[in-house]
Amino acid sequence: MREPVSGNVPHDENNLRLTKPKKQAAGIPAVLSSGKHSLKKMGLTRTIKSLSMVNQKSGFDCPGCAWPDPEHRTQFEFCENGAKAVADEAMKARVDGDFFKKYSIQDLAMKSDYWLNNQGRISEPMYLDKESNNYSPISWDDALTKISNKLKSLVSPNRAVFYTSGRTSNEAAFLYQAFIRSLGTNNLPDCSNMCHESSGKGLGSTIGIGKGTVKLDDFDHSDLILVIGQNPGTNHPRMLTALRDAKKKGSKIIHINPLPEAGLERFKHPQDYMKFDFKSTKLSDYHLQVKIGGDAALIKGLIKVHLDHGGTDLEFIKDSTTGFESMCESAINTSWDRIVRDSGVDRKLIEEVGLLCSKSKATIACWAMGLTQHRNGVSVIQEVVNLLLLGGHVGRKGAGFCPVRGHSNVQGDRTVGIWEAPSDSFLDKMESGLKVALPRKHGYDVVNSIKAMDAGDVDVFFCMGGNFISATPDTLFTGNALSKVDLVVQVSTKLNRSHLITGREAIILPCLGRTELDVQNSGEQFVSVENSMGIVHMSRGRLKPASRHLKSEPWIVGMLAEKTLVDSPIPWIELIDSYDNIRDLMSDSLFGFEDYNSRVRNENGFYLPNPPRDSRTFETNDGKAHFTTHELPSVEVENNQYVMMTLRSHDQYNTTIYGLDDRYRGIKGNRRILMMNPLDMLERNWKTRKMIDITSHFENESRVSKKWLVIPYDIPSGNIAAYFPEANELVPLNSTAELSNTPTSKWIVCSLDESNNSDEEE
Ligand SMILES: Nc1nc2c(c(=O)[nH]1)N[C@H]1C(S)=C(S)[C@@H](COP(=O)(O)OP(=O)(O)OC[C@H]3O[C@@H](n4cnc5c(=O)[nH]c(N)nc54)[C@H](O)[C@@H]3O)O[C@H]1N2
Ligand SMILES: Nc1nc2c(c(=O)[nH]1)N[C@H]1C(S)=C(S)[C@@H](COP(=O)(O)OP(=O)(O)OC[C@H]3O[C@@H](n4cnc5c(=O)[nH]c(N)nc54)[C@H](O)[C@@H]3O)O[C@H]1N2
Ligand SMILES: [Mo]
Repeated sequence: MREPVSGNVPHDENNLRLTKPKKQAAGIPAVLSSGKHSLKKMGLTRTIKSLSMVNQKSGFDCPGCAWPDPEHRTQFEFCENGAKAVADEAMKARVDGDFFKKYSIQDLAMKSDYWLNNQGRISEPMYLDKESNNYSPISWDDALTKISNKLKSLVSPNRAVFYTSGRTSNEAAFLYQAFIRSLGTNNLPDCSNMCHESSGKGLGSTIGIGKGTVKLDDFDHSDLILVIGQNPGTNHPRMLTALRDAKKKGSKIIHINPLPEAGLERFKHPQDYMKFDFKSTKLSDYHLQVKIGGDAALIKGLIKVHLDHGGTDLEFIKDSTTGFESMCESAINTSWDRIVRDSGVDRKLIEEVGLLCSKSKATIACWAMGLTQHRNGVSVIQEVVNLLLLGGHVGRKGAGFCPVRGHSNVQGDRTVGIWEAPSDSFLDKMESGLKVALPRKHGYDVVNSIKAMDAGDVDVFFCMGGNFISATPDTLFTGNALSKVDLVVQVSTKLNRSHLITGREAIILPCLGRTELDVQNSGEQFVSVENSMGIVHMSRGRLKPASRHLKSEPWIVGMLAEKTLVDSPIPWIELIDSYDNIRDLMSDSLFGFEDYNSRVRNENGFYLPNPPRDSRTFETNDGKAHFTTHELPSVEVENNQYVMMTLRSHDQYNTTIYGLDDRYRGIKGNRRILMMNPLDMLERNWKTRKMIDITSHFENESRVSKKWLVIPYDIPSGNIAAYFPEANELVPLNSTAELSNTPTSKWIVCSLDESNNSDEEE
C-alpha cells in the first residue's frame, strides 16, 4: 500500500533578511538578476542563443506573460522575469528514471517547491502504479494505451476531467478540446477559472466581449491610465515601458492598490543604459492605497465626483447604452462616509482623482488579480465598466478596457475552445468544422472539478500543464479529493507538487516547451498564440529539445485521440503530421480564424475581431453597452480578524519558485512571511519575526496554517498579505466569486495567534 502524501508546502529554512522596499523597478539590478538566473541554469551559449530569440518575429513567444510585443522590436524584447521563465524552461538539469528511483514521492513531498523546480526538465514518460511509492519509466506507447483503455472503459465520458494551464498553444488547445468534446464531455476546467474568469464574465455581459478592448498603441494616446489591483513591476514588467512612454506623452497614471508596488513608483528601462541615459521616470501620479476589497466603494466615489464635474458622454450614453439612470442613482445615494470607510481612501484624494476622470478625453483601465479574485470579482469589474462608459471611453483611440492576462496563452486557449461553459453558437460552428456532434451540457470548472473528485465522480483527471494541487484552494481537501481519482495524467515540462499528490495511478508525459524545436513528419513546425490584446501570432521554438523522448503537446493529444476514438472522422494523424492541417481545421471551426494559415504567417500576426474596439458595437442581448447597478459588498470583519490577500513574490512564476527573494518589497530568504501593518503589530505587541499561526474563517469552517513570520509592511490596517502557493492551505474552497466561481484568493478572513516557539527581534 502507498503511504499518504501531504500536498502542503514544507517550510523553507529560515534565512529571512529584510531591507527597505524599492522605489524603482527594473534598471541595472534587473539586468544583473536575469543574467544570474540564466547563466546558472543554462550556461553561456544557451543563454545567448535563447534570449536572442525571445519575442523576435522569427523566434518564440516569451513563456512569461501575455503582454504584447511592439511592432518595432528591439534586440532585447524581454524583461527580467521573462528571462527567468526562459532560463527555467531551457535549463540543463534533468529529471529521469534514475531520479525517481532515488526519491519516492514521499521523499519529494518533503522538498520545497524551489528544490523541486530546480531538479530540471522531466526527460522521459513516467508511471506510478497503485502500490508504488516511486515512479518508473514507461514507453510512450504503453503510457498512451493505458490512458486510452481507461478512457474507453468509463461508464460516462463525464467521469473524466481535462484541466489546462495557460501556456498551451492554440493548435494544441484546439486539438485537445476537439478530442475531449468528441469523447463526449465539456469537462474543461482551466487556470482561467482561478484568474480572469471574473473579467470575462464582467465584460461579456456589459460590453458583449469577454476580453480587453485596447491595443498597445492606445497607451500612447491616453490621457489617464488606471492600474488597479496589479503589480506590473513583477508580473508584467514590459507593461512598464508602455506606461513610461504614455507618461512621457502627458498621460496621468493612477495606481490603486493596498501596497505601494515598486514598479508603479519609478521605472528605469534597462536598455536606456546603453544610450547613456541614467534617469528614471516617475510613473504614478497618485497612489490610492485602497483597503483590500474596497475598490467597489472607491469606484462609486470616483463616479460620484465624475457626475458632479461633467465629462459625461451623453450622446454615447443615449444612443449606445442602457441602465444609466439607476447606476447614477446608486452612486449618488451612496454616502461619502461609507465610501471613505470601506475604501480606506481620503475623500480629498478621491475627489482629485475623480476630477481627472471627468476631464480625461481618453481613459484606459488596466487590472489583474486584485479585482478578479474577490467575492464581488464580477461586479467590481462592472463598476470599472460603469466608470469608463460614463465618459464613453470605449471604441475610442487611447481609451478602453485592459484586463492584463496572466499566462502567455491563456486568452488564446479560451478563444479556441478551452471552456467548460461554451455557448451554443461556438459549438454549432465547431460541429460544422469537425463534422462531429458535440455535447451541450456544460462541464466542471476548477472548483466544481475538485468537488466532483471528492464526491467520487471522477475516474480520470488529465492535466495539460499546470500544477493543480498548488494552484487550487484548500490544499488538504483538494489533495484528499485527488487521491480518490483512479488515474491522474499530467503533461508537464517541470517537476512539481502535483506529480506527488496524485490519484491511485499516475502518469507523467514530458513535453516540449515553447523554446524548443518541434519536428513532425512534414518537418519543422511552428505554433500560434494570442496575447493580452487579441493579436494572434506565430511562435517557433529554436533550441534543441531537453531530451529525445519529449513529444509536442499536439502530438500527445493527436496520438491519444487516434487510440481512443476509433470511429472518429477527424484525421488525427494527418493533423499532427503538419500543424498547417490543424490550422486549416481551425479556419473551418472557429469564428474569426478564416484563412488562418496565411494570416498567422504575417510577421506581426493579426488582430481577432473585437466589436467594441473596432466599431463601438456591443454584441449583448440588446446591442447596447450596459451600465449595471450593484450594492456595495460588506467589508466588515470581526474585531480580532484581518483580511488576507495571497500574492506573488518577484521570484516566482505562479507555483514555480525561482528563488526566495522578493527584491522590490525587500523581503529575502524566506517565503513564509506575513506582511502586517506596523500599528496593528504594535497593538498586539508583536515585533518583527514574531512567529504566528494563521486561522482562516469561512461560514462555519476554519483552517489553520502554522508558523509564519510577521513582518511590518506598508499595508492598510486590518489587512495582511502572504505568498501563494504556501497560503493556499488557508483558502476555503467554497469561498468563490459570485457568477465566476473564482476562488477569493485576495479575500480571506483570518485570525492570528502566537506560535509556541517564537524567534522575534527588536
Ligand atoms: N514573473 C511573473 N509574472 C507573472 C506571473 C508570476 O507568477 N510571475 N503570473 C502570471 C499570471 S497567471 C497572472 S494572473 C498575472 C498576475 O498578476 P497580478 O495580478 O499583478 O499578481 P498578484 O501577485 O496576484 O498581484 C495582485 C496585486 O493586486 C493587489 N491587490 C490585492 N487585493 C487587492 C484589492 O482588493 N484591491 C486592489 N486594488 N488591489 C489588490 C496586490 O497588492 C498586488 O499588487 O501575472 C502573470 N505574470
Ligand atoms: N492563493 C492563490 N492561488 C492562486 C492564485 C493567487 O493569486 N493566489 N493565482 C491563480 C492564477 S491567476 C493562476 S493562472 C493559477 C496558475 O495555475 P497553473 O497554471 O496550474 O500553475 P503554474 O504554476 O503556472 O503551472 C506550472 C507548471 O506548468 C508546467 N508547464 C510549464 N510550461 C509548460 C508547457 O509549455 N507545457 C506543459 N504541458 N506544461 C508546462 C510545468 O510542469 C510547471 O510546473 O494559480 C491560481 N492560484
Ligand atoms: Mo493567472
